[in-house]
Amino acid sequence: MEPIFIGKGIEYRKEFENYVQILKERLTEKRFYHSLAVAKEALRLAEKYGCDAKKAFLAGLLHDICKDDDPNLQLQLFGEFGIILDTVEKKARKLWHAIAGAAYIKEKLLLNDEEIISAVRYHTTARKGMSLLEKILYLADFTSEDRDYDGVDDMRRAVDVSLEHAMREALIFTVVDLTEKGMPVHSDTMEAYREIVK
Ligand code: DGI
Ligand code: FE
Ligand code: FE
Repeated sequence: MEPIFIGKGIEYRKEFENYVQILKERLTEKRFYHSLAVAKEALRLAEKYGCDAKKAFLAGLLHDICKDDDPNLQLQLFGEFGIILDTVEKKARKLWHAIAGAAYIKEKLLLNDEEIISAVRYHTTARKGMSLLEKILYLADFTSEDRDYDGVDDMRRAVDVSLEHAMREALIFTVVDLTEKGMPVHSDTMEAYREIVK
């Protein structure tokens, strides 16, 4: 089950076929499909909101590249590249794949694009002062065609109103959801929330 690409989607998929192959080897089928769907949605949002469409597509493709890795492998990568986790990160393993993913595409895939690397780095927590590309990836991860959580239709409407409106909705959704589940909210998420939800 793969998303149907049209127009630039087809071109970019061909251009990035080497990355697509790496993803296919590293990810489960479901996560692979999710990655292609996020790439497609990020491309759509980039064209709508005047961001570099190719960078958005590639950030979408790669954003979860370490998501299916064994936690020990992720820890090994942190050791290898001198990455120190803070208190919340140590406890919240779900945050590791974003930190690991950014290091992996920089250090292992040798992708030399700091904008894409930081979009991957902050795609899970968000942060204050996000770039256009960072916001597009963060939101594409919420609204890609494979998503089916309660409230996804509202998020899809929000993302077509404006990025600011959608960021607000997404951050409220995340902070409420984590709090209800009794999970610690990362300081990057709280700072993004305070900046945007006023
Ligand atoms: O990787 P995906 O599933 O596509 O999506 P994601 O990278 O946005 O990861 C979502 C998960 O990350 C979800 O289970 C909640 C968790 N998460 C996001 N922000 C925080 C968080 N967990 C904690 N503890 N604190 C956060 O601030
Ligand atoms: Fe993720
Ligand atoms: Fe994702």
